[in-house]
Amino acid sequence: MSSETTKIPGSSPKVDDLRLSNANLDRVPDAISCPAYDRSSVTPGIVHLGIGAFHRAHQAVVIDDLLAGGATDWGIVGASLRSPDTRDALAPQDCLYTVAVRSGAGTDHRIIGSVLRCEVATENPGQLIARLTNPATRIVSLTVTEKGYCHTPQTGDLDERHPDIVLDLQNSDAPRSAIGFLVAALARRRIAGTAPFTILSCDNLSANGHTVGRLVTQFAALKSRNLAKWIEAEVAFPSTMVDRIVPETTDADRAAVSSALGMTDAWPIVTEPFTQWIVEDRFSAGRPDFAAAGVQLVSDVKPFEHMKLRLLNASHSALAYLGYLAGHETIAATMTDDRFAAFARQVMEDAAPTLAMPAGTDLAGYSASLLQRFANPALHHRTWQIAMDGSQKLPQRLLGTIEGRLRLGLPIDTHALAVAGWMRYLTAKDEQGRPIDVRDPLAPKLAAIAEAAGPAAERLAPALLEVDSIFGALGADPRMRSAVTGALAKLYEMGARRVVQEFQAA
Ligand code: CS2
Repeated sequence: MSSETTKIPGSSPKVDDLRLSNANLDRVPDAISCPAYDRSSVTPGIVHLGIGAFHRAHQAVVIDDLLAGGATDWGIVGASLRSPDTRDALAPQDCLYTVAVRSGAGTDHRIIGSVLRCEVATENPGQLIARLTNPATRIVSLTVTEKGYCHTPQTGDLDERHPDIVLDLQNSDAPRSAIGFLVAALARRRIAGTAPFTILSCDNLSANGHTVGRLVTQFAALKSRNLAKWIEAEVAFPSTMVDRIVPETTDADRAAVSSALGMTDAWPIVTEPFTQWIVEDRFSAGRPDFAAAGVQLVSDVKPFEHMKLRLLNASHSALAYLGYLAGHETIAATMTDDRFAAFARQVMEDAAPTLAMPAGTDLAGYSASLLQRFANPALHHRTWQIAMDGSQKLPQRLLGTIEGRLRLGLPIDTHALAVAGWMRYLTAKDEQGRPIDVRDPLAPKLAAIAEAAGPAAERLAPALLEVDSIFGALGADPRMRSAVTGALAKLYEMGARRVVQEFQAA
């Protein structure tokens, strides 16, 4: 073994005398697949904003396949908007990392080489703008999470009072938000006569392409009407449906992967076997042959996006809030309780009538496969992780279905219970009185409402339903108010486990 020593805080001590890197790829055990191409000949074509675990488990794997097929001008430069952690972990290993695909049947490891560089936007915003302005950058993709769009989730409009947007409108040389970077670079490309890149949102937002397009255009219009017009006319914002379950990497994962590799990988990714990417085929400056890597190219992604948000993500959030309250640490643990599994199925069944799917779509089969994926015993996907940022997730996951069912004159009890679970969760005390670490951009505001209302459903539910940026007009609908208040009262009275149990019996 080499004597190269790099100690990574929090990583396994067993294999820390050797670090994953280009130079050490030939020491990786044969059973683990490595990039099947010469990394030194790959050039960047994509800049990805928000290089977290999700991107590395999903899009970067697709690009890795395409690079192996010869599309060598589509390498990725990843940028984190704030935190240096990903760069700090990956730069010393030439941005190589392992994807560990886990199921009940075992783990498959694969080393991904498609990320060529990692940068941190705040450290050198000028460098990132220059990269985005470079004509070689033909696609800018994003996974910045729902809150990274600086918008009002209920309306999909730019939140002009968001502190990052306020700053970015004043300073286009050192933006802080993804929207600020995109517009700063597009403005420069327009002046330079360079064709604009495609903006490819890979976040769980309804009509994510349309939404990011609207936000970029609204922001640009606040700077220059001509720039906004040019963006509207020239920039493609395809919507995408992206799906792969990717729990946060733990120290135990780092240790297990590093031991399989025989060398340290400071930030491997753990995920499930399933992966899906459906993309609208509209690109401003070319694209790789995505279909060759199994990506589905369609003309309208909306039905698939709604299907995923209202079946997968909705039941995920419902399981996260109610499962957490019932004392379950992970989704898989929550699913071992048949009543919770049945509740998740009910969330999906209730969403089905609100969807307009292409003929032949097998929603029952899709739902059954989701339940199996949630039950994957090898994934440690914490309920707490999914519970994060509820204020940004509820509209597209749960509220759209509620509105749809109300329009159809159907009952909304299932989804009202999930919303009540979120309300009970954000009181920040669990059913045993222990503190809950609530993470949400609206946390201070929501906590103040919960504090003022006290633990009484008839005060708390209506007060939270008045948060306009989440609920809009739905919050004032008497059917919504009564269903959510009733469900929250039951949660206080009986606890999540019994409510879910009785819900199934009813
Ligand atoms: C999850 C998603 O964290 C969450 O809110 O619901 O990240 C989910 O795992 C992915 O969308 C699956 O594709």
